[in-house]
Amino acid sequence: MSRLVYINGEMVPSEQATVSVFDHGLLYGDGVFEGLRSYNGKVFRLEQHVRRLYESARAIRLAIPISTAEMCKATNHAVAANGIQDGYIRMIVTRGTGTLGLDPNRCSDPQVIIIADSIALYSEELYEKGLEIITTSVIRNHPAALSPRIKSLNYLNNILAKLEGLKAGCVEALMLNHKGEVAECTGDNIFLVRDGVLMTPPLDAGILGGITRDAVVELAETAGIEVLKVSLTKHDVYVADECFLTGTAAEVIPVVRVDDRDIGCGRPGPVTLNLKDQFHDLARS
Ligand code: PXG
Repeated sequence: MSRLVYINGEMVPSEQATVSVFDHGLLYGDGVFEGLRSYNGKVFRLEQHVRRLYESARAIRLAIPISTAEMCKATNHAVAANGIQDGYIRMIVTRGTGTLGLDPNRCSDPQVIIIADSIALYSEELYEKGLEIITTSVIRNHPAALSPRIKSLNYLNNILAKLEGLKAGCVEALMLNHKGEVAECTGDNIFLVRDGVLMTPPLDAGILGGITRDAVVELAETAGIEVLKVSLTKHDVYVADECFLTGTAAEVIPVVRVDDRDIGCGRPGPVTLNLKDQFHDLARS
């Protein structure tokens, strides 16, 4: 289905929403993006996503040519113009057209793109039975090389991990950081439950600061569940009572097997199911 795409201040049919082959977003993955969702036509945590987009841009010294308020307005407009109720929104800002050379200073026209589309969801069965995942051999980017907190257009680190997961029959894969600690999955953050306490790696484990992760931490704390942002090892995963992932696309999804080992009793646990339902309601409220 043809969509109306926002590009540099205009809404145009998707076939006309094009960028140059000299755009450094294409040539070098030089740019940033966000993935958001709308529920009943309303974008979930729009301001937080926009803040993270501008932070990612700032981290790579890319000046986004419109204000955060304009970005929010354009996003809402793209959702409405396409008649989208429950959908997926992608914001993209590229470095712009340059030359066949790395120098970003030779790029002058950052491209601002917003795509609002339908969303492909995991099956209901996966939410009920829980996911099986593996730990991938692909180590998450070293934060001093390319910070995982930057949602950049270069997602090869995650894609290589995803390929390994898919090869093993898993739709998600757990990535460790350069120290061997648990970091995150290819497009989701990870949580463990042990003795009623919720645990998730801290930002300095080298992870994306997930917006769903923040929302789940808030929900848990409101419900009186203790939340620890602590460094975790594979051992902690294997001996956890429960495990689940959080992400814009997945929301909250249980994990019941990691590297061929049952987590807890091998079924989604009560804390996971409670937070899954609570997040489901929050997103749709
Ligand atoms: N870690 C990584 C590496 C991600 O890319 C998350 C964690 C979860 O963050 P949020 O803010 O979404 O809770 C992400 C987000 C997709 C897709 O198309 C991927 C994400 C978000 C939306 C869509 O696969 N990843």
